[in-house]
Amino acid sequence: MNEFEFIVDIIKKHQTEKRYTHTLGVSEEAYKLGKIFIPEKADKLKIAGLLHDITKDFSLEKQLSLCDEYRITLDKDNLVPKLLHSKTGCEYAKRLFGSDIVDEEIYNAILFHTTGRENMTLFESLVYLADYIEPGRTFDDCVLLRDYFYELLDGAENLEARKYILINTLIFSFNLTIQNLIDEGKSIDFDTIRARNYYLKLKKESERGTLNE
Ligand code: DGI
Ligand code: FE
Ligand code: FE
Repeated sequence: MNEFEFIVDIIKKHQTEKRYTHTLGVSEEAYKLGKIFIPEKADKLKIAGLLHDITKDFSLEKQLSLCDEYRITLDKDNLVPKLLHSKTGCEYAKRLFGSDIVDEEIYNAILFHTTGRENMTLFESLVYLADYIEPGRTFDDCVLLRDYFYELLDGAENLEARKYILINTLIFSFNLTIQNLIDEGKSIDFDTIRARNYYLKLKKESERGTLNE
């Protein structure tokens, strides 16, 4: 049994069938994105994809007790249950698989896979995007984002062009998420807002860079 199969076996025991199918989808998508942007890390992205939702099916009670155990500080007055699994997931995975497998790169990819953050590593951003656009996601916004990304990518000639498309896709994803949260009357995590602002600035800078040449 190789490392991948070993992790698959354990993940399968943690998740419902639906969540497990999504997990395999994210893993494959992250690998595919890895081949496009950072081929030397494609296999590692596959593992990050497997691990990203490891605690997602835990009850709220279990999430909260893990937060307590891991000394994760929470704003009790502004608790967002759906955001807990990324905070508990990275710690849980690190304890279960050790820091050889869950190194800093994978740890942060799990921690920020739901909200994104400013100045993500390329690795983190690919796990974040894979979670949004894996083929099993059929929500309108996911389809929209997937089509947007792959249609633009089709015309990209080099890594720089691909990275510019990635920046635009990340901005689009934050816009969709934020718009949805507003429509549903939900609170917006500061990391999501900071991420959007950061990538908007980065987009402007890279456009200036292109024009100056
Ligand atoms: O775990 P997944 O379902 O695969 O996907 P995810 O980790 O991206 O979680 C998505 C959920 O999290 C979705 O219901 C929207 C919610 N979410 C994402 N960002 C925010 C958020 N909820 C709030 N309240 N605030 C956010 O900034
Ligand atoms: Fe998630
Ligand atoms: Fe997910």
